[in-house]
Amino acid sequence: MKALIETRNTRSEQIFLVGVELKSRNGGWETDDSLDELAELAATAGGKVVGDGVQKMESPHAATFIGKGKADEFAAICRTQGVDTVIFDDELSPAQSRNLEKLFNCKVLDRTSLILDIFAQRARSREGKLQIELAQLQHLLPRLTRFWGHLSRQKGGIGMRGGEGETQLETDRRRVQDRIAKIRVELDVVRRQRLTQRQARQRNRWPLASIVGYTNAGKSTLLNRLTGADVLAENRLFATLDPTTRRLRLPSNQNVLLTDTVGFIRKLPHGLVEAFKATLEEVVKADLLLHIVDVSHPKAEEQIQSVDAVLKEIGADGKPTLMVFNKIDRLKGSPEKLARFLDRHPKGVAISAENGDGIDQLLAELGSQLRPAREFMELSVPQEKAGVIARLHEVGEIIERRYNGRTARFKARVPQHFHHEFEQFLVRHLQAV
Ligand SMILES: Nc1nc2c(ncn2[C@@H]2O[C@H](COP(=O)(O)OP(=O)(O)OP(=O)(O)O)[C@@H](O)[C@H]2O)c(=O)[nH]1
Ligand SMILES: [Mg+2]
Repeated sequence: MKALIETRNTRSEQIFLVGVELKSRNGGWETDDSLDELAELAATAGGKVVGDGVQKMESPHAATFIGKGKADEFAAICRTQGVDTVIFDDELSPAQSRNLEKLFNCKVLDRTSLILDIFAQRARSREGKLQIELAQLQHLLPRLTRFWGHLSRQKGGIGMRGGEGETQLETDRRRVQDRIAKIRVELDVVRRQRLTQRQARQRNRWPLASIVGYTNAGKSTLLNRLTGADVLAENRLFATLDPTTRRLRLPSNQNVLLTDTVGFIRKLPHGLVEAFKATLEEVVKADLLLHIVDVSHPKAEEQIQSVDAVLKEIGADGKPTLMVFNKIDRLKGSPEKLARFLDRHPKGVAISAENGDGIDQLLAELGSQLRPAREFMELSVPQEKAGVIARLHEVGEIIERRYNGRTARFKARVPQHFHHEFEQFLVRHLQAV
């Protein structure tokens, strides 16, 4: 299948950034910090930022987001600077994008489409590529729909099918929809293959720990250090898109599976989170999250909050989480900064994934958090729950069974990550059997 969307090549494009300061928001992020991050994203995509502007306002304007006067003012600057692309720090509605494109007379993007572009440039695996294309097409479709609806109204009303209602846009829209349907089918196949792999892994009954964190926090560097994996780690946003899982043998001799996956960012487009939900299953299914934080970043605390927000969105909030404060080698001059984090998260571990400081402590903490002491369960299952009993035999190791009338009582060793399946039949946890 050929992709419908070609990845935009923003190399050497001259870029102008637009931020807004709304009275109503900015949870800890100043507009300037947010624009700095947007500039980094633009550079990551291969563009050259030649200027930026900020509009202060009560609330966005429906037609032009920043208001026509301000847009004209910025447009004049852009003309003198030879700007090819204007990027807004906030998501624009289809109508706003169209109106602004006319006013600026050049390409207008928002943060969402920029992030989508970067993901498209980065995607390597079949699944990653399909997921990102799906997110791009879904982002595009309402834009086509609005425009097409507008055209068809001119020709006599919405709801016309085929015949004289056929316009180029309608054809385009259908192509997009067809493509979306095809991608869904193909994704299904790819994901089923991955599921088979995971089931094979689950038979190993090793607990799964997932490394999560803001983009560029050092997730891949940590996976590489701990497992000798060879994942690309570099100083740019979204270096990793596809998850990598490796086995880690703890000093306690326990085996753990460790997964590194895509980084999070503030205002991560919802469609993208949706599209990557399957990839992020490793996070949702994990027994333990390692939330890794770049403590040398000036906005580290806000980044923690953004990561928590995405975790919530994918349904992984409330999971046992170990805070890992990374890049402490960069804090040599200001120990009070690290102390502040450890104050707030007393169970956190401070490390440098780069030079290995604190790694021993991290391994010890991992061992104790994933300690198998609670692996043993005493269960009471009604005989008619044949599925549950079969499942218990499949994933657990039965140490003792007693049939008592209509219920079966088991003492079994069940890996922690399957406990939730049997929680409702739990009599008690056993220390050891
Ligand atoms: N000084 C220092 N740099 C680090 C440390 N850990 C990682 N880095 C650097 O930080 C940058 C990002 O590291 P990655 O491991 O790629 O980060 P990531 O979280 O996987 O990032 P994405 O995959 O892009 O989301 C790289 O340049 C690393 O060399 C550390 O402990 N100290
Ligand atoms: Mg990475």
